[in-house]
Amino acid sequence: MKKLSYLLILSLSIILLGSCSKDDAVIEPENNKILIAKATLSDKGEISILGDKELSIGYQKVYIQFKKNGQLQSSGNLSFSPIMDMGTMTHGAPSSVLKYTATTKSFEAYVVFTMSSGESGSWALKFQVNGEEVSVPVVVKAAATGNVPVKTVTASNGKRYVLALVQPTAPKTGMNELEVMVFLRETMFSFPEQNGLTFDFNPQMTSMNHGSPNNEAPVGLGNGRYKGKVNFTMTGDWRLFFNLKEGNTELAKDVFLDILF
Ligand SMILES: [Cu+2]
Repeated sequence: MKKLSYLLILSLSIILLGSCSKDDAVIEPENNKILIAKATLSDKGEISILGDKELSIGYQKVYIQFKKNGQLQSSGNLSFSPIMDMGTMTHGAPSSVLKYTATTKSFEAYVVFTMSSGESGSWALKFQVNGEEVSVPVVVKAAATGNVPVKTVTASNGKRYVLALVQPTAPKTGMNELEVMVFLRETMFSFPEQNGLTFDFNPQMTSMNHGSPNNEAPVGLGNGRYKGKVNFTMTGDWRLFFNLKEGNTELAKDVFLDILF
């Protein structure tokens, strides 16, 4: 009898837990994405900006859901660009074109936010949806303490480049996949992906003044992406040093991104 009541309580608590987590779950959007911002369009249209998490400085994926009369659309003429209004001037940021992806029922793209929102300015994503223009304000948080996920550098050729960390997003002790992207800052609003660069790569743990073995310098994959490996032999404050080269020309030396975990 005692056993039976125990089982009853156990099953009851499972039901309660189950219903609780269901209520807490983010119902819209699907696939564990969170809603970042929403805007209405004419003819009962609507666009929602979804993310894996809240937007913060650096490389971010965005998932745009486009609804017409409450119905999710899988096609349409959609484009967007990130704009930061800094009062006396505006500028853009590296981003990709929107591409419909069936698994997330959304038009996916990335943005590399080069600054966080705050006193110096505010961000918006400016959309063109079937000829209609809508600007959606978004908040871009600062990086977590000890992290530098993006850097703009002036190279030896006088050009400005943006280096952004894509991976690891969840660093762990041991070997991690490393992925960075490089963009040329052609104008304040044009940031083409840069291919054909080579890297020297060297991670250092700043506070303990040591590096790690068996790292692999990132190698170009196209679309401005470069992949390698980083070995974090322990948790702590890691500084990832990169030398950027184009052929035999060293574009920039000791450019660093920081990861603290
Ligand atoms: Cu700015």
